[in-house]
Amino acid sequence: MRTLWLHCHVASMAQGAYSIIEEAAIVTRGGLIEWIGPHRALPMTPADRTVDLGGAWVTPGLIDCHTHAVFGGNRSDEFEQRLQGASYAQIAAQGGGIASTVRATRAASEDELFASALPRVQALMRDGVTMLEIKSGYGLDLANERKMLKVIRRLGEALPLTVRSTCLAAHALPPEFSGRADDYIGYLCEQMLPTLAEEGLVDAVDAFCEHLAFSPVQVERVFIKARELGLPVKLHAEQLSSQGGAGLAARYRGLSADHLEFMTEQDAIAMAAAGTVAVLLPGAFHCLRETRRPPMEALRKHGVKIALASDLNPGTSPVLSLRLMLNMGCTLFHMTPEQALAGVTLHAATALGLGHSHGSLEEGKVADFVAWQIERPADLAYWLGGDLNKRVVRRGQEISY
Ligand code: DI6
Ligand code: FE
Repeated sequence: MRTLWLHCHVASMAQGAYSIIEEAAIVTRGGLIEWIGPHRALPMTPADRTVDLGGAWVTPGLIDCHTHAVFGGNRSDEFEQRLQGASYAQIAAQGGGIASTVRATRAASEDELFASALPRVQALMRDGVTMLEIKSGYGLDLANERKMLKVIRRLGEALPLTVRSTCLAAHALPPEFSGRADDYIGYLCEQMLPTLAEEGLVDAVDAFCEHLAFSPVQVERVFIKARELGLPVKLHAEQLSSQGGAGLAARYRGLSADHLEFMTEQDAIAMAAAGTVAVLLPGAFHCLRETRRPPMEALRKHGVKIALASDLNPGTSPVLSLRLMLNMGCTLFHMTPEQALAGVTLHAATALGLGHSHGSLEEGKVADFVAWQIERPADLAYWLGGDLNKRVVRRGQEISY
């Protein structure tokens, strides 16, 4: 079926810039973009269906390339404690933090986890998200990591959106391995990861490289195993301190290194050379009241691609809006609205290893797009919250959400 989409302007995000086509037309066929360009240059192809987009601005579907959307419980109690002066590290040291979500996630059934994640993912979809990544990492043993990863797969089957799963078993040390981090990494590498990969539940492997989580030496063991299994890697790096994680991710040709407040210029040089995307997470920065920004000048100077994501998680970033991250990318990290939009489209796709097929509107790419009733593309970063008037198309089909 060939569909002709008319009466629109396009910010195609080709090459990570607006790449505007005014008075545009789009032809989709079999879920792909067959043709896109100015309406006056439209080839005379017979269409099965014509859709009038009413003067909308069309952008690629938004991509949230870093979330922890599946979890048990919530941690608004810790939010209150932090507002009274407790730090994230102090709460973690008292058995709260990630450990408390691990307890709640282990206690929840697969169906309960699915039911609680569903409205969170739907909230992101209402913002124009057509693809997202979700990490495990609150199970921390084979059965519970498997349970989370199955829920992640089920969300992708139940909803009209593309879901990529990342195994983050190296997120925190589970209580049963207390004081034995190296043993846990051994269990993860020898049992958990090979089994979960074999079961087809894992698209990529992530770890938390931080003084309150795992060291670069431990993370490297996980990366070596991932490489052996043919899985791409990414890393939570340099969020709270400088650990050399970003450079490590680059050495393993990581898809991305994420957070990065404490990264160095040397890391930027290594990431640019490896094509490792910098995924910035202004929601966590804001919620933790961080003051040290990622080194934007170094990232730009060395040409590192910059993505933005929600980091949706119950501890540091209870963020249900990717558009809000566009605004925060501009206000907190000094990005332009154009750079921010590239960060949730083409560069986010690249951070998921899918830059060749998603993230920009070009011939041959997947027809995931949003037609927004807005004045200009900067409106997407300008409005905070709210539900902008839009139509969402995935694989050439309009979806309801
Ligand atoms: N960095 C984060 O932002 C989340 N995990 C991580 O490694 C926080 C997870 C949590 O606090 O539950
Ligand atoms: Fe995270």
